[in-house]
Amino acid sequence: MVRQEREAVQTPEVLTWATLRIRWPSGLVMLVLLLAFFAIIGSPAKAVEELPTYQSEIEEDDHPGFYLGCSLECALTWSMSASSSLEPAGELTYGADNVSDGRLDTCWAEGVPGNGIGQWIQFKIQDHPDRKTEAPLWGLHIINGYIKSTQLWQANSRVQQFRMELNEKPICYIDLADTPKFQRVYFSHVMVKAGDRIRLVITGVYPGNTYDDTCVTIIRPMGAH
Ligand SMILES: [Ca+2]
Repeated sequence: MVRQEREAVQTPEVLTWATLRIRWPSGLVMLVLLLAFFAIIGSPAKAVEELPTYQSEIEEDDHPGFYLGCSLECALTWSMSASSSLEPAGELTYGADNVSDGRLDTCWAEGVPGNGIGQWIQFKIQDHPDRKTEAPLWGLHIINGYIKSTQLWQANSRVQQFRMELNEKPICYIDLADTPKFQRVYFSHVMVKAGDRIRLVITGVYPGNTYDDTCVTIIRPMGAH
């Protein structure tokens, strides 16, 4: 009996997937849990990375007509706000309204210490009885920095990148050029309606040579047609 038992123990075992599952059930459970963990943890990061990035085009011909013409305003109106704005200096103001006043000597400047990474400017779409209720937004026309003078443009910071959000949901990144010239950026259209919030979050800057205030002179949402 003793001899038989010893022989039985010494018989080589054939390893198969079936025997492995029986012998290592906890290992398989761990593997499944790990895969689930990375699927859950990894997916939000992956989603952010996969946001499309759009590059602006620089308009070399500095014709004043480029600042006029149709925009999303043909269909909708909006009000402006920002996460912060530089305090007024005498008659000079730096509020969010300045990007949509059509003037080339006013700007929005963020108002926090440093270059304002994470600060945002926002268009909130308004109800308007004479306008459409919903319209496509497919672009932005932008004048980057404070272009009131060459000295002011160089002294203050400019936006290198915005993250565009619709109702706090990230839509895309917008890369801007470091130029006082007029820039256009076009992207896959999103439908917007009254109550919607189009937010541009500063995610990158070109530092100014004197001040750490990031400025934008004009932002015009393009769309409607
Ligand atoms: Ca600042």
